Amino acid sequence: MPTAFITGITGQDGRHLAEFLHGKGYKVYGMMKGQHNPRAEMIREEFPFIEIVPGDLTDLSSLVAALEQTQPDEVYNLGAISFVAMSFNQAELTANVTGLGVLRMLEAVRMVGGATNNPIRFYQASSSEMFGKVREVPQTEMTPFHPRSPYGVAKVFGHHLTVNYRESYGLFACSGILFNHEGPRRGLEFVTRKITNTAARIKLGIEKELVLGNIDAKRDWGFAGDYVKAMWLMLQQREPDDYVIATGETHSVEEFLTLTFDKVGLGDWRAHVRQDPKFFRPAEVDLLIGDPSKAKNQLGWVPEVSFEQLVGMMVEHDLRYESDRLKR
Ligand code: G4F
Repeated sequence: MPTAFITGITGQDGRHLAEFLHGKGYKVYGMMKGQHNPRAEMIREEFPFIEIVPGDLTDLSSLVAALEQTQPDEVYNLGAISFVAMSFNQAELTANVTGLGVLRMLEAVRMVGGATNNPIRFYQASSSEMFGKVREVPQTEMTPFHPRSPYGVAKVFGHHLTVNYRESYGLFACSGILFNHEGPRRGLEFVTRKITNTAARIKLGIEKELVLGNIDAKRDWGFAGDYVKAMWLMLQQREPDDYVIATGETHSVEEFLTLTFDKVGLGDWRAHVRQDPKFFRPAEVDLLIGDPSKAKNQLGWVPEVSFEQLVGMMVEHDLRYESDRLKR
């Protein structure tokens, strides 16, 4: 039975990936930090097949112990401070977890190694935030980086280090440059889920308005369930490499709003939305659009859920979720 070790198991991608790998017959280990982590119960209930292993991206010895204990075939490093807005206020923590955490994970992989005929394969969750103030449109694996947040800077560090460990030590290490990917499991702090969830609450009379920042920003939004498949595909290739994972389409936050309010049946979003400077960022990423040609040609990966289907799926989920909560 192949084994996978996932950091960031409680996040959107960790949960999708665990489900996907379990479906493929993997034994799945999920790393979780802290003492009596309240999310452990949620994971045990939702995914009883995941074996939780203690460990922290800020503590190398815990990562070495976790890999020694689990002896995985594949390591997926999804753990990070992943909220860009928060990274401006907690820049040092972001550098430590999102940046140095990759260094520690790579060191642990190098030290534990795995069987000589079957060395550990490593996936690093890199991000389109690395492109930041974009140098070309669309962005490819060759586009230079210009990060616009402490989060983006930390991800650039992690990406380069992944490439460096591959080149220096021959590690099977891949960096997936994933553009925004969403779904019903997205945290409520991210703009897409904030919009679909608040719109559902307004529709049900629980909330009065939706307060947002910059609605002109454009993103290449795909479905997280499609994207975790690409992570796995990268680790099944003969040679390790880096890939852009994206839909090749871009939409503004305003377009996301229009479609959501339309689907919820609230009409014009302008009647329900207020903008507040506190949700604007010190530096913004105005436009992201990825070119997934390499992933398509080499991995055979294509996104299956369209932008409209994604919004529909999230709206439907949040209407049901919020009305169920009302009944309790
Ligand atoms: O949903 P967001 O917070 O995602 P962002 O910053 O693009 O980052 C996400 O995608 C990255 C991939 O490129 C990941 F690496 C990262 O971990 C994360 O998953 O914001 C999207 C856009 C931004 O331009 C933001 O300024 O929405 C704008 N926005 C406008 N009002 C808002 C809000 N974002 C949030 N979170 N909340 C608002 O009220």
